[in-house]
Amino acid sequence: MKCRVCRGEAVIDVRRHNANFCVEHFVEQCERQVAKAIDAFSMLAPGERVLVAVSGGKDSLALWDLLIRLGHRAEGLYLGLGIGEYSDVSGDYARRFATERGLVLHEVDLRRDYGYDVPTAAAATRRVPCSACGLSKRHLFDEVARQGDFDVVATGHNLDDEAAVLFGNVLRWQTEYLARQLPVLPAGNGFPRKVKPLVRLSERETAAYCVVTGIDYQVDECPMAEGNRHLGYKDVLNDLEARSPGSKAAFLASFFSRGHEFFRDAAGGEQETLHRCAECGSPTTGEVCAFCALRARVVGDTPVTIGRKD
Ligand code: Q46
Ligand code: ZN
Ligand code: ZN
Repeated sequence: MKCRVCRGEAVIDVRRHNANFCVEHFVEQCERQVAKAIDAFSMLAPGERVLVAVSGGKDSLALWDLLIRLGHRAEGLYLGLGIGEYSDVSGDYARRFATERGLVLHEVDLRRDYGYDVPTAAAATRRVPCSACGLSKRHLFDEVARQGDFDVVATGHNLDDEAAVLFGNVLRWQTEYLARQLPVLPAGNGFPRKVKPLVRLSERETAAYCVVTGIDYQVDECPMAEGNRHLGYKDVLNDLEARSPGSKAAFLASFFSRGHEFFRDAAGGEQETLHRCAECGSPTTGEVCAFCALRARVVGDTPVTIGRKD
């Protein structure tokens, strides 16, 4: 297997590009894909301060590393979700990554700082854990970005993640969601811009990027992910990809270039009047925001613990 660029020994094949790469040129290829995504969707302007949502997994650490390589001013935010050993280990990876590279990592711990954690919130709300977890993450990324004067929040959603979400939205023709499914969400109403610079890299590529650049990451998946429909969609798309390499990327890329415009007007939610949450001051349509409403339900409940897997 020879590298497409230098004809040296290749370490990875990227079937959808019909190409193999050596370490050096694979890293270059990843940089190029991220730079292209940033450019195509005007995600970041030079000099802007970026807050990277860091989970300790391969995608978010690869994203942080790539943004730094590309010369962006990126600091990390790690949220302690209280998901047992998984969270403890994830936090260690995030901290080690930052320390070794002299980067700034901000930390918020749900239990320490807000009096609850994801397993306890899931029990209190009787919904899938990802629901309370996602709500908490969105709120706290916004909050920390606002307080720290960041211009933009970057998340490590990759090509597989976004294709799976798109598949789910198409399956039910959720036109409102399709209208908002771009890898950049502009700032507005007191919320910072949100960007997903890894949309042109697959899960396999971000994992390979970490391996070849020596990034240690949390390999285990979140133990509370069961019930997350997107995992099933990923399996379906992976089957399709195995039969027809490139179809996953084509599905997503052609939605962005040709499909999305037909849903633009379905965004709905005509600029409702926002005011400040009575509890935390963040923009909301209700008396209190969804995050504070969640806290009101769960703070004080007996903590639910997640056992060790073995
Ligand atoms: S951490 Fe939270 Fe994810 Fe775990 S509970 Fe669901 S949303 S799966 S990225
Ligand atoms: Zn090469
Ligand atoms: Zn609030």
